[in-house]
Formats: sequence, C-alpha cells, structure tokens
Amino acid sequence: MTSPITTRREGDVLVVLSNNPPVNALGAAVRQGLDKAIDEAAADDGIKAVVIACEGQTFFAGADITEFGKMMAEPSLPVLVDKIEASEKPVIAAIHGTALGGGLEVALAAHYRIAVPSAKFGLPEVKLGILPGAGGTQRLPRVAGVEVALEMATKGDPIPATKAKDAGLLDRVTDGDLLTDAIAFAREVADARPLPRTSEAPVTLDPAVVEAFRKTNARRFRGLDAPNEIIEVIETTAGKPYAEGVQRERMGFMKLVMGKQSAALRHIFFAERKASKIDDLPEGTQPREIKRVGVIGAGTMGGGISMNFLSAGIPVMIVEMQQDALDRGTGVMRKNYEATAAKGRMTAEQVEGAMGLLKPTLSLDDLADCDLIIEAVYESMDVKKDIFGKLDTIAKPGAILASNTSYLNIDEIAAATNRPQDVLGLHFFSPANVMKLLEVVRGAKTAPDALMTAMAVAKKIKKVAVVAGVCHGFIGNRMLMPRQVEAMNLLLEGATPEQVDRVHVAFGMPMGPFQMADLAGVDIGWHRDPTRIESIRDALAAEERWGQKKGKGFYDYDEKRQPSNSPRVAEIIEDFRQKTGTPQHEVTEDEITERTLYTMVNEGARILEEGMAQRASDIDVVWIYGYGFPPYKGGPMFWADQEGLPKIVAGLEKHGFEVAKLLRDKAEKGEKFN
Ligand code: 3H9
Repeated sequence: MTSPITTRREGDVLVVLSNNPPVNALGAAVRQGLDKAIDEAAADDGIKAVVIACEGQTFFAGADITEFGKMMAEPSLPVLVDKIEASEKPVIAAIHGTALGGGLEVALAAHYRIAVPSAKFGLPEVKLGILPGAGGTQRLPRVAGVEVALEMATKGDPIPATKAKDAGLLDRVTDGDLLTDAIAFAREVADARPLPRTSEAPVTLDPAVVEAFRKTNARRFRGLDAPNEIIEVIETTAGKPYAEGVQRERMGFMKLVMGKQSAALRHIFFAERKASKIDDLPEGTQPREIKRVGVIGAGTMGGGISMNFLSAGIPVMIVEMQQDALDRGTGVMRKNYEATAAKGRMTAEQVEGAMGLLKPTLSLDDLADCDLIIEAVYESMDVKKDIFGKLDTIAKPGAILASNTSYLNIDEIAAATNRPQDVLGLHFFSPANVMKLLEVVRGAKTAPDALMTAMAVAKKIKKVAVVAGVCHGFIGNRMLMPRQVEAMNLLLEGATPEQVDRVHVAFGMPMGPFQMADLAGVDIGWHRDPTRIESIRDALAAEERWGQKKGKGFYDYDEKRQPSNSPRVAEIIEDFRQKTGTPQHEVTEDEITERTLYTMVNEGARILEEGMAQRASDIDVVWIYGYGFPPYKGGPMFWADQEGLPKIVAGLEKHGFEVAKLLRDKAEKGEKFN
C-alpha cells in the first residue's frame, strides 16, 4: 500500500507532504510516514531543514477519530510529536485550511510555523468529550499563555490566522505561495541554534485567572467531564516540567476517551455527517441549481427562514398579503441583523449586503423566477393547499416547492399541484435563523434530485438536515407528543410541573415540558373557546395563562421572567384531579423518567419501524439540534442503548405502555439501535 506521506528534496530542504483525503486525519499510515520522514531527514547530511505540509483542502484536521477505542498502531501521536520537536534539524509546519486537534499539536511541536491568512487553528477535542492528548495542554500554554490555552482547549472554537499570530501560535503569515515561502523560511532558519522547542518554554500561572475562568464558565461547563478535566490538567501542570505535564495529560485523555460522554459526542460527530446521506438515491443523481429563493409569509418563521439564505448570499423574494405585515416582517429581520452587528459578529456592510438581497412583494406572481419556494404561513391544510395550487400555475418548471409545516401531510399538500415530484417539506425550527436542525420531509412522490437539492441547500445555509417520512409531527414533534401526554397525566396523578421539569433539567435538557410550554405559548393549538374546558391546558388558556408572554402559564413569572410555582395552577390541577377522579400516588423521579423519556424512545423505535427515519442516529441528530437534548448523552436512541434496551422495555411495561416491536426485538436479541 502506498503511504499517504511522500518526501522530496528541494535543495537542502526536505519537503514532507501528506495526502490523506478528505481532511488529512493523522491515522496510523500518516503517523508512520511522518515518523519515517523525520528519520530520513536526520540520516541525510545534505538536508538542513524540514517542511511539513499537506495537500488537499486542509492541514491535519486532527487525530483519526475512527481509531479511538481501538488498539493504537505505533507510533502514537504523543510519541510522534515529541520526535518532531526533538529533531536536530529545524522543522517548519506550513499550514492551510484547519490545523485542528492533533494537527495543531503537530504544528506546535514543529520549531516554526507559517500559514496562509485563511488558515484556522483550534483544539476541538473538547467537542468530542476528550482533551488534547498529544501535548496540546502543555505546548499551547507555553506558546500562547494559560488564558488563551484555557479558552481554546475548553471551548474548542478555532481562531483565525491573524489572531493566532497575535497569540504567538504563528511565526509568519504569508499571502504568497505557502510551500515556496515555507521552503524559503526553512533556509533562513536552517542554521539557527538553539532551536525553539516549545516544550522547554516556561509557563506562568496566575491562579486568579483560572478561578475567574472557572466562574465565568460554570454554567456552560455544567455536567461536562471534558472541559473541567482540561482546566484541571492545565492548572495543575503549569510550572511543572513538560514530561510530568504530559503524563497527567495522558491520564486525563485515557479517562475521558473511555468515558460515556466521549462515546456519545463521537457518536454525534459521525451521526451528523451520516444524516446528510440518503441511502436509496439512484446513482448519478445531481442536485438542481438554487440561485433564487421565494418565501411566503413574513412572520417569525418566514423571516427567520429568509435570513438563512440572505446570510449565505442567496437572494430572497418574500411575500405577504398586507403591506404592514410585510414591513413589520422585514423590519424584524433588519433589527435581528443589527443586533448581531452590535455584538460584533457582523459588519454594517454585511448587514446592508444581506438586506440588499431581500425583495419584499405582495404578489405571489413575483415568485415565477425562484428555484426554491418555501411556504411559511400558519398551519391550515386548506390555506396551504390553496397556496400550492396557485404556486403550481406560477412557479417555473423544475422549481422546488416546499412547505414549512411542522405536522401536516406533505403528500396531501403535493396533491394540490400537478408536480408532486417537486414538492417536499422543509421543517425549520424556531428561531429559524439560529436553530441548526432542518427536517427535510420526503413525500411519496418527491423526486430524488429534489430531495438531494434540499440536502445540498441545507448544507449551504449551514443547517444539519435529516430526512423524515410523511407522518404526523415527522420525527421530532412526533416523539414530543407521548412526552407531553405523559407529562400532563403525571400532573393529574400527583406530580407538580416543577417536579417533572426538574427531572428533565437534571437529565441535561435545557428545560422541561412545562417550561417549554410556557416558552412556546400555552395557547398554541388551543380551540379558543374559554367556556370549553376539557383539560388542565384548556383551563390555563381560558384564564389567559398563555406562558411567558403573559407573565403566567404553568408558572408565574416576575418582570425578569424568573419563574415561581403558581398557587393558582396548583388549584387548577387539584380541581381537575377531583373532577376526573384520578387516583393519586406519590410520583418518583424514576417514574417521570420512564413515562416521559422512555416513551420518547418507544416512539423513536416506531418511527424507525415505519421507515420514517433512515437510521437511529438521524433521530439522535434531530433531538440534539432541534430540542436541546444533551449532546453528551448522544441523543435519545444512543442514550437508550447505553441505559440498556431491556431496562427501557421493563420500564415501559411497568406502566402498561405498548412496547414498539423493534424495541422489543432488539432488547430480546441483545442488539442496539446504534
Ligand atoms: C484529536 O486530534 C485528539 C488528539 O489531541 C490526541 C490523540 C492522541 N477523523 O466535517 P466534514 C471525516 S481529536 C476521522 O464533512 P468539512 C468526516 O467524518 C480530533 N474522520 O468536512 C467526513 O467523512 P465522510 C480533533 C474525520 O469540510 C469527512 O471527513 N479534530 C475527521 O465540512 C469530511 O468531514 C477534530 O475534531 C477526523 N478527525 O469540515 C476535527 N474529521 O465523508 C474534526 C473529519 O465519510 N473535523 N472526518 O462523512 C472537523 O471539524 C471537520 O471535518 C473539518 C472539515 C472542519 C476539518
């Protein structure tokens, strides 16, 4: 097998090139090739310096994640980076793309670093639930100081070349040809001695800085193993010799990589990428070109949806029925952009650039030129059918017609047109300009290239797209339903809203079912007849306890929107308990988990059984990116696997639920969803 590493002599410089697509991950063959190249340079008297560079889209983007949990072939990355640094001949890292994780660790072990202005640098290991395990926790504080190291290693976000240069991570940034300039740099430093060896540099630690960092980020790191371990490693090893420091780092790495959180986060990393793949598309299917987008409805959803395209540089024609609604909608979009600019995340020119791509109109006829039209009006089948019927006469041939419905039947909507092959669902989550999830709903007649186009567009607007089949609520909302039903039943049987929510928050969800209802609006889906009171929810809605927007819902809210338990809600619940004659019992935390979380897993199994999701990991992606399921638990199906499917089945049976066949079968066979 040919090695992904090749070497070539450029006079007295040995150029070492990696070609391991797609991201030059530092797998075994790459490590072995680099190891040999360092030996080759050492053995050749004609070589005075070494340049390490990568071909393809990026410098090494990290260790090969697929190797984790398996026996690591020699040399390991920690051994390799130390060997690079120990080279008697200067090693120059020439960086383009993203130097991430192990890739940055290789760069930090080199004696000099040169990069193109577009290069990015980061230690994203924390996002995989691990820590930089090839000297990163030791070399980065030595190069850039403890504060920068803490920030980069615990948050995992990459920094641009300019910032990296200011922080001391880079010696040079070049606008010219990277390899040519790296070779010239190598010649300049060929005789420089002593060589700058990062591991020998001192680190100074100000305990107050670490303390302040811990305090500022306490909420963000709550419940997470990796960032807390990283802080501890950096804190306790600063000032100690490198050899001692890397030992502590290794210990931390091993502990984390064997842990449940890392397994879950690695699962999500691959699940997110797998979600974009559609298993049964005919080979050679090509996406359609999307140059212009139309959005119908300038409300919260329509506006948010439009912003995604504008931000990606795609012109949007937005349609409303009334001028004031159109003005209000576009005004909100501008305000949102300006708020982003005020936070320094956009320039004034970018705001104008995005808004300049927006064309408001009152006429559906203006959508004739659009390649993709997304309907985002309120949830009424009749209204949607009417709009799609009209679109059928207006849209150009081949335009994709999408509905943002969160529940309704896409096939029925498609049947209102003569081109059901061009119709699909694009279910955005609110706020649509922020939330990463997009459920792409595949109708019975949706054409393969239309579906593929939707997935490609999703990537362009930086969404994580998951394909769902046509069923009530698709994947996410469908699984939410049994949870909501059981949460309400628990209230009737003796639980309080606070008790149910507490279990969900302790589990790691951003909020519980009742907090969510208060945020979304207790009046959503209400029949709007205050005299018709058939449920606790009806009773709340009738009293205008519509949630946070009214200052009262399942909880009472103060002017800072801080919730407190509501005596009135307790009365309403009590009233319903008596009216319905529901037998009361003491509800335990386990019971809440079993009835509101296990039931979700059960519904997820049904979704799989019916083929409404392609794979269990897609369901996990939906819940992580659409509903705030804690990523370190890997999504509901992965979590169920870790809990043990027989335990889930037993928990469901205990409360008399009908167990999905797929779930029962897997539990009996000792199989898992993922
Ligand atoms: C580490 O370094 C630990 C060390 O400190 C210590 C070790 C002892 N490994 O994202 P994309 C695959 S931990 C294996 O769509 P993009 C990915 O699955 C690592 N595979 O591309 C996908 O495969 P497929 C720290 C990887 O252009 C394909 O490459 N580093 C790895 O949108 C394309 O990926 C990280 O965490 C990997 N490391 O974005 C960086 N990376 O085609 C992780 C990617 O089969 N990677 N693949 O679906 C990224 O953030 C992005 O991939 C990157 C490119 C920004 C580089």
